[in-house]
Amino acid sequence: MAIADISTRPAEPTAAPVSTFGGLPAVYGEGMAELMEWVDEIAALTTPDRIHWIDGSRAENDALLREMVAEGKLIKLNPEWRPGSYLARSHPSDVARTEGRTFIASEKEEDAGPTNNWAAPDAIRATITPLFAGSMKGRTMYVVPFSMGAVGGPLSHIGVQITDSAYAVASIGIMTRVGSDVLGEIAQGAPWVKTVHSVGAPLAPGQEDVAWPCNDEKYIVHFPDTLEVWSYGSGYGGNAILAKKCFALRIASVIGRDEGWLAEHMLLIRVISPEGKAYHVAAAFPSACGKTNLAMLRPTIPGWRVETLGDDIAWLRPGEDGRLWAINPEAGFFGVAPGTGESTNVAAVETLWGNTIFTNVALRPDGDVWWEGLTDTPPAQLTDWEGNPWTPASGRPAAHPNSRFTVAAAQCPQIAPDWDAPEGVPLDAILFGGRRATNVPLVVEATDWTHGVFMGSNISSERTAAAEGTVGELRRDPFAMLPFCGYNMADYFGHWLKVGQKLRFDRAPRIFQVNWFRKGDDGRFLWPGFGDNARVIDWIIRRVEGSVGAVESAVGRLPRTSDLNLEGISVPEADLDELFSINTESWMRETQLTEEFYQTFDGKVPAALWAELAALRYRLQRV
Ligand code: OXD
Ligand code: MN
Repeated sequence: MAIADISTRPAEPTAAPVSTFGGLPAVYGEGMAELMEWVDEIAALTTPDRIHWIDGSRAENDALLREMVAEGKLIKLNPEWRPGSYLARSHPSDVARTEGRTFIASEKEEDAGPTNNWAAPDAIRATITPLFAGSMKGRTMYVVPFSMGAVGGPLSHIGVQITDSAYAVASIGIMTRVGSDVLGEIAQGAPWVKTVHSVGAPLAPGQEDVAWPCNDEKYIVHFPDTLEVWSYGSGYGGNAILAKKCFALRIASVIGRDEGWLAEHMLLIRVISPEGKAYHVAAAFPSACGKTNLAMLRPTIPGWRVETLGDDIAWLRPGEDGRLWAINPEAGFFGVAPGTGESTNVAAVETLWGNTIFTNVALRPDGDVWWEGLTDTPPAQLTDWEGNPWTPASGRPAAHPNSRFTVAAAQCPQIAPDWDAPEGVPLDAILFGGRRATNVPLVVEATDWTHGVFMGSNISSERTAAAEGTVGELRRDPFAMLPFCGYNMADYFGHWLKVGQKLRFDRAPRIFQVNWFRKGDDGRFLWPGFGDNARVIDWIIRRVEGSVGAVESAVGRLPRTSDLNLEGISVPEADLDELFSINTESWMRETQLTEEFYQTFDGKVPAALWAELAALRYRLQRV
């Protein structure tokens, strides 16, 4: 096979120790030989015109971005408003993660469980290999070595993504730590995960490329037994940045199961009290339920501060001190743009001052970007996410509801100074949330770890635009991990229980359920949300400190409303009552849904969780 340009490929291995040359390690041990062999194998299958080993340098990134602008794949934004920033417009059919085309190809079907699409590994390899055959023809194949977590850190893990999408390369460069020091780790024998991505749009000689190449046929396939990911046909977000959902959640959850830790769909923050004490909180919310907003919270109550550590993924590991330690394995934010504005998340707006790749937002005539919610009043004229003229009278959103920004975490004005400390931070509280118009109180504390795991297993939420499907429909999303758990969720519940047993009872994080989205009968939100969610965090921290009491209820411990700091806002008494009201009948219906859900796991749900369900019913009936 002819590879036209292999000039960026590292030199062949020799016996000497690792050193670097031109940004790449020039000399390699065993690990590097395995990597080169794999790259050759994938190149032989996908037949790219060129291979480019990514070294993670600024010069390389600049060149890639320039090339994409020249090819019409990115629009350079006006540097006066948005320096170093670009807009990508995807194909209208490629706008979200495609959960229906996402597969867990474990050897045994029961290891994928009923919440995943299972495929037999041999059968799905036989299906996708022909799709990858020649799929990179006419294109450049990029080899992107990346680290999740600080390079070489005790909780970090390495992967390599092969991709034919320069957009994916630029995004991975923001979302992870990319480059030659990662190759150095591989050279020295560090384990690494293989991820292969092709947009599935080979180019015939002389054929002109399109702005967003992709294929109608899509496969996002995970092989948990061999720690591989193969993604075909999509260039969008989680389908293409394989380090994120595919590796850091689906594959990492399997590694965590085997090694005794947890890969979670959680934001991570440090909350600093008026007394200057720091607490660490991780929170799991389904996609597009305000996770980034909470990650960048600006408390409305005086004296409190929040430092951001992560907005989407946290890896949690029991420490020798009996505490649960957490890192954010990512290095950037891939956030939902609509709804991010001055009044809802000013820190995010400030983060996006420059050096940002926007996807599927609207373009202003002055070369800046806009999306619904950025400002209260839309500009008079825009180009919408599909490239068509738009005015407020157009009657359709200017930005796609799942349009995104990709930006380095370090740009966040309230990023914790030690956000990428390799050892992470010890957790004081874990929150589970969802978007629930009814039933679920504003905040409720679990009585113990097992009750907290029961709460996590019962998270449900109204569907949002982050994945394909009908927006608004209620879907069960245990631990906000439904689309992201790489193995049987019943085993995952059991794993959570086991991790709890490794923690010291008095040092384990406390678990809470929160719901910012409860509505009154008139359809109005009962709680102001956003910066005022700090009032809930304030109660949570005071519970952790042991300085405030709680009211026992059938569903867990509730605040006394007099203990909530409501200074400066007026939430009517009736709304407060409604925010914490427990309707026995509808909760009994919830328990029925839980029973039906648990039953889908063919007897695998841990007995301790069935016992929690029975105990909840018992308490509800006694009310
Ligand atoms: C995300 C998601 O992109 O959860 O973070 O969909
Ligand atoms: Mn997410």
